[in-house]
Amino acid sequence: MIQPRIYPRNLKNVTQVLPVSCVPPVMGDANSNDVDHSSLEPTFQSIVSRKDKLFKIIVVGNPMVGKSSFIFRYVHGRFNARFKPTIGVDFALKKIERENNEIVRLQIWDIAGQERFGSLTRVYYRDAAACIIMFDVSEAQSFYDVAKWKQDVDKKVLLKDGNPVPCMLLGNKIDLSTRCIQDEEIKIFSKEHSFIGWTTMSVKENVNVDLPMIFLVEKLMADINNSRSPFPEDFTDSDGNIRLPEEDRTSRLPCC
Ligand SMILES: Nc1nc2c(ncn2[C@@H]2O[C@H](COP(=O)(O)OP(=O)(O)O)[C@@H](O)[C@H]2O)c(=O)[nH]1
Ligand SMILES: [Mg+2]
Repeated sequence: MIQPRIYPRNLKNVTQVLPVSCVPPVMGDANSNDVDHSSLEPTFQSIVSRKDKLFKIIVVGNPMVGKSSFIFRYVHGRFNARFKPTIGVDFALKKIERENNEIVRLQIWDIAGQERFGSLTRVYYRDAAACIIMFDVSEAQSFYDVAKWKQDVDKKVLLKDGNPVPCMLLGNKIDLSTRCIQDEEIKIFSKEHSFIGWTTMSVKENVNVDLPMIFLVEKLMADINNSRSPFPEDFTDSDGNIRLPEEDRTSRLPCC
């Protein structure tokens, strides 16, 4: 007998990894969206309010840089050292409650590194509101390949207004002593390739996992509100390194 899906009554701070069948394949209103209820399953529909904002975020980068670990850590707060390689694409959903009771939902697409630059990525990228490109600071090739990932994304998806999808650059595994890509190199690269911001991190040690996501959500919300505030400068040093504005440091971390 098929069991009905049961969701918790108290939906505050719910984060869910939904099975593929629960995730709307593509959101009706592309990029920065109000939720298109017509395309959602009833179970999902019932937990999404009309005022919610829903963003599709794609995470790309070479295999083994830590994409799945990052998403799992961000959504579940845990590190899982034994991930099976992602096949094709996985989805996770993160619900964020902002200060004024505004709900932001992130639909995070974990795109397998093996898919790189292939024809399938065009389908996966469709309607993305933002992109995260991840590399491993101890594996030089994964950093050199970031340029190809960026090119691939820029070539295959644009925002509704015709602008490139905002991309954030994350250098993972700074806990390793074999680090070979330094901040200076990342800073120059990030600027040359028009990333909206960059940071280094350790998913394993939980360093800088929430910070870039707070930055990204603020950036997306500022964009849809047509905010004239000097964003992302508020959230980055002059070299593009992501940080929180001073007054927000204590109040915002950890995220949700
Ligand atoms: N040392 C270290 N290992 C990590 C970190 N993040 C992920 N890993 C490991 O890197 C490997 C690949 O991670 P995974 O998330 O599957 O990478 P993906 O192929 O990019 O999705 C796994 O063995 C993870 O445990 C990190 O911050 N530090
Ligand atoms: Mg993976």
